[in-house]
Amino acid sequence: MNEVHGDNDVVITMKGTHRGERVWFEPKGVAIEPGTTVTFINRDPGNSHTVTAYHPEIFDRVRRIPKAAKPFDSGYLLPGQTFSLTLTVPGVYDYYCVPHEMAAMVGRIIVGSPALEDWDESALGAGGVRGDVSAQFPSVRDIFNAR
Ligand SMILES: [Cu+2]
Repeated sequence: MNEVHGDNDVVITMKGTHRGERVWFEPKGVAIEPGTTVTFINRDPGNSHTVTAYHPEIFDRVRRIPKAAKPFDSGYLLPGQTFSLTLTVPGVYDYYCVPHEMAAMVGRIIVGSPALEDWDESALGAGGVRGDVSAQFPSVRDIFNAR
């Protein structure tokens, strides 16, 4: 299998306002090719954050990543720390920050496209997230349009 590095790699930043009133992933939605490495970096000087997949094996959450994908959890990242993830299974991945999910610190990664044979978008109908938090996930269409 080819490993993709360099130009194709993607960075998602964890951010917060000075006094912590607002925290977020930036960008909140990204589309990548299968095999791309995504690196998260905590650029919020005032908070620790996590990158955590919605998955029954992690805090018993409803699965919102492809069925064949391996669940992930960065643990707490201190300011300046990073976490990298290589995603190969095509589909829709939703993730959250453990301490800040209810503050809508969530994100969505799309791997590949619906044209792929093993595309899995079960995250879209999965539920398991409070309504106002669920509304924070960008639509698949918006993510593709922003590319
Ligand atoms: Cu957080």
